[in-house]
Amino acid sequence: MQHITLITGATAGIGLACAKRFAKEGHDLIVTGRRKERLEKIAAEIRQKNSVQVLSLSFDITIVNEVRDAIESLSQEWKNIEILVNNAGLAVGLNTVQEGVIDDWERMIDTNIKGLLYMSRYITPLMIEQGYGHVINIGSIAGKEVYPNGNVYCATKHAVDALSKTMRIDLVKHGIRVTQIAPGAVETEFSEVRFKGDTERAKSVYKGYVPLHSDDVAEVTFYVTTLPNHANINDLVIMPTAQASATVFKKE
Ligand code: NDP
Ligand code: 8X3
Repeated sequence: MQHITLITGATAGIGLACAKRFAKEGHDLIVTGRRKERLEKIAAEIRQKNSVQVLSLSFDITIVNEVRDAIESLSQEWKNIEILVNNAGLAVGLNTVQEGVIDDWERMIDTNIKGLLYMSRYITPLMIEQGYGHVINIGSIAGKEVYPNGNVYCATKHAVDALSKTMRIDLVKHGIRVTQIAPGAVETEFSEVRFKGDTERAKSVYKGYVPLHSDDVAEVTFYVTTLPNHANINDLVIMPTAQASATVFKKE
């Protein structure tokens, strides 16, 4: 095996697009997500279309023992992870703090902050041991600015922004690169999850302008891994041309 890339949240959206993009370039993949059947189907399709090896690991990144067991279960060969794409994440609900749903907050904090940390905690020591690696954290423009009712989601993505900076400091002496990719609006399952299955409301988020496609984000995610070893993109913000900030859009 040559390059091994581990992508969390590869059952949909940006993670799925990244899996396809990295496979096209010949990377062997470890893909993760909770929806086991869907993950296995995706892994089989990628294997069929590319001559790469794909390992699917179904677990919940919010449960530390599941993360630890999944990583510890890897054979020595699969432990040579070169690139970790910390992509799995979600927004749940869109309320003021005073009307917030505490379970929604827990899910966002557990997934976007703690899940990313658990993955990083178990994989970066493997990178240190092998002497190379690249951690790519999928943040958001919600980690660069805030918007009405975005409170906890924005806070979790501001945490990803901070963690990307501090991880870079922690890992610099080991030659491990850390990049944050911060997208604006991307049409994925994100809004369906945020609005708890309200498809109409989810669709309305992307109406009247051309949002980013998950392939656009996959393209820049792959791009940051192609620079020579001495160069690193620390932070990359990508937005639809029709979006100027979290709340300012040019809509038809
Ligand atoms: P999707 O909802 O399409 O995909 C989210 C992925 O995360 C799924 O594969 C899901 O897999 C996985 N996931 C969620 N919770 C868990 C969990 N507890 N354990 C394991 N996997 C989990 O959303 P996107 O592709 O849009 O989101 C990907 C990342 O991009 C997120 O971090 C999001 O915050 C970020 N982002 C999205 C933007 C957008 O506009 N769409 C903009 C900026 C950033 P499964 O359900 O199978 O577990
Ligand atoms: C997703 C982008 O601004 O809709 O991270 O929350 S936003």
